[in-house]
Amino acid sequence: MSDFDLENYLAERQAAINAALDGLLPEPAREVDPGRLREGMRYAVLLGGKRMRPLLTIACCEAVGGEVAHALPAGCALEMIHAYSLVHDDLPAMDNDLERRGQPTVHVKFGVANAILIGDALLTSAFSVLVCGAHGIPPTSMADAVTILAKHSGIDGMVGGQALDLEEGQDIGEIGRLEQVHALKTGGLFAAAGALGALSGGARSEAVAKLERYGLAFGVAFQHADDILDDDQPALREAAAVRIRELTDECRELASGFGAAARPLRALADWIDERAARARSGENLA
Ligand code: GRG
Repeated sequence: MSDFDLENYLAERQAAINAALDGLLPEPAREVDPGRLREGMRYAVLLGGKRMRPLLTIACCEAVGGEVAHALPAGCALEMIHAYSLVHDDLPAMDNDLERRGQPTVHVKFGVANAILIGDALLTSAFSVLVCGAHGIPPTSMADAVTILAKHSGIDGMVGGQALDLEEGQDIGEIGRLEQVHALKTGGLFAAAGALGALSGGARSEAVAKLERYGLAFGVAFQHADDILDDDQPALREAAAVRIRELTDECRELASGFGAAARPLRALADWIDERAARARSGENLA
């Protein structure tokens, strides 16, 4: 086990992410707010959340020699897309959830039609946040960055994974098929975090591809651990535990190519293992 202080590392960066999101989201008090969309966007993003996707964006940026500020535009764009996906996932036509993060879901508080628009507005704003950040991804890499973000959040990523999940239902009896869903639905945004973090730090294509792969493996392991925690897919619990270890080993191996600057990436892989082990022992980590 490393002596790296992950808790402190994450807390410092979460504070930077929350401040950046607060500044990037529209301020309803200063503008007219038809449909309370601006208020709803703030509600959907600012009321809690671990900020895992921007944290990974920052850790990948730092692994290639970049700074926290370089990764904030891409990280905040990813958090806004993550928040939109949760708003839409909670809708009556999808999971019909009434609470998220201990608060009423967006459609409960703002109405279903407004919740759809709040999600749409977060998705579209995310792209301008990515492109307009003064300290973010260099202009020469921006077309690649937009393509990566669109791919992993759209039909070949999170949206495609959600469709596959809806089609497969709860009866996926095989770990490989379950992992196809996880790779798209959850892994997509984490893969984008890896690649965009690397681009934010000025990395070349080989490092971008490695950190995209790190993000994908991390995201799938994160989702397997979440399944164990929530007791989803109980029949696949042991197979998922085996896969978590294989995926986190791959993460550590990929991170080792980036030397000391990738200590947070190694510690994050260890954190997934610990989270899975504690979930398997029945500890409530929610
Ligand atoms: C509706 C287009 C569309 C996509 C929905 C993200 C998603 C896809 C559905 C949410 C349900 C779910 C269990 C998704 C898997 C991804 C996941 C683990 C989401 C929760 O992410 P955390 O743990 O949440 O990072 P916080 O609250 O910490 O931000």
